[in-house]
Amino acid sequence: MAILVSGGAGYIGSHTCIELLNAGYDVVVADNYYNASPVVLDRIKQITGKDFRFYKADMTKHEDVEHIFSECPDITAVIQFAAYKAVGESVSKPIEYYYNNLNCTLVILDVMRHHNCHNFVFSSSATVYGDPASVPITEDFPTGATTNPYGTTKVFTERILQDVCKADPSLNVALLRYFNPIGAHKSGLIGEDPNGIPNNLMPYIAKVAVGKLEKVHVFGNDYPTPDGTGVRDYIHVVDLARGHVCAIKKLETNCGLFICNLGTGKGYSVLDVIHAFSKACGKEIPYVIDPRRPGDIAECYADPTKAKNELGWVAEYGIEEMCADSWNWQKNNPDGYHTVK
Ligand code: GDU
Repeated sequence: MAILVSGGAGYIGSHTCIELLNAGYDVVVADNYYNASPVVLDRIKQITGKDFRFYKADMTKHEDVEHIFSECPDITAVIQFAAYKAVGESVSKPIEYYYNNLNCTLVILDVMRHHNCHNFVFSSSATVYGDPASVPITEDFPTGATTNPYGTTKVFTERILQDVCKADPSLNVALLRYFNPIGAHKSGLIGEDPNGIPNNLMPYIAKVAVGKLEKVHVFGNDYPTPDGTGVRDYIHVVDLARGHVCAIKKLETNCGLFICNLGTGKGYSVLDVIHAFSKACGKEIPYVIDPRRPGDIAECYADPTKAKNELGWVAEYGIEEMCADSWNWQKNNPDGYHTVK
C-alpha cells in the first residue's frame, strides 16, 4: 500500500510526506519542481530516516502519470497538491491556471481508474466560500462566488470530483478545505519557500524579520474587525499535514465523498500575527498601513467541528508555535532552499 503524493515537494506536500512516512505509509512523490526544490527530498529523508520513491513528472501529461502508476502498482491512494497557487498571477494568467490546475486532477483520475486505485484526496481551499455571509464557516456554506481564477479552479475541481463520485460509487474522495497554512517543521529543515516576493502574509513577515524586505504592507485597517485589519484562521502546516493522514484513513473506510474544513476555528488579525511574530523573533517588525488589496475579505475562519467528529482531528498548535516555527525555518534558511550551508 503506497500513497502517491502529487506536488509532494511543495510546502504542504512535503510536510504531508513526513506525516505519512511517520505513520508507516509507503510514499511515492511526484513533482515537477515548478514551486519546489530537489533539496526538499533529502530533507524529508533526513527528518524521517525513511526512503521513498520519486518521479519528476508533469501531472497534466498522461504519459507521465501512466508511467508512475505502471511502475508502482501498490499505489492505493493519491493526495493531489500539484497546482499553481498565486492568487494575483491567476488574474493575469487564467488560461495557464485553468489548464494546469484542472488537468492535473483530470489526468490523475483518468489514469487511476485503469489501475484499480479508488481513493483521492484533493487540496481545496477556504477560498471556495468566497466572502462568507457569517463566520465561523461550516462545510454547508454556499461555494462558488470566488473572486479570482485560482479560487475558481478549486471550485471547478471540487465540482468535477463530485460528479465523478456520483458516476463511480467505488471512488472515495476527500475535499479538504484549508484555511491559512503557516509555520514549518520543528526541525527547521523544511518550510515555505515562495518564488520571488511573497504574496502571503506569513512568508512576507518572515522576510522582513530576516532583513530581506524592509517592512510589512498591511492591506487595509478599515475592515469591520476588532482592529480594522483582515482576520484569518491560520493553521500550522504540520497540523494540516496530519489532517491528510486522517483523511487517508477515512477514505480507507469506503466513505464515498467527504468534504471537510481544516482550520483551527480561531481568527487572528494581520496586526495580531505581526505582534506574535515580533515576540517569536525578539525584534520589532516594521509595518505600514496600505490600501485594501482587491479581492480580500474582512474575516474568514472555520468551524472545525466536522473534522473533529468525523476525522478525529483537531489542530494542536497555536499562533505562538506557528510564528516560532516559521522564524526557525527562515533564520536557518534566509534564502530558502537556495541557502548555502
Ligand atoms: N496581508 C497583508 N499584507 C501582505 C499579505 C497579506 O496585510 O503582504 C493580509 C491580507 O490582506 C489578509 C491576510 O493578510 O487579510 C492574509 O493574507 P494572505 O495573502 O496570507 O492569505 P489570504 O487569506 O488572502 O489567502 C490564502 C491563500 C489562498 C486561499 C485563501 C483561503 O493565499 O490561496 O487559500 O487563503 O482563504
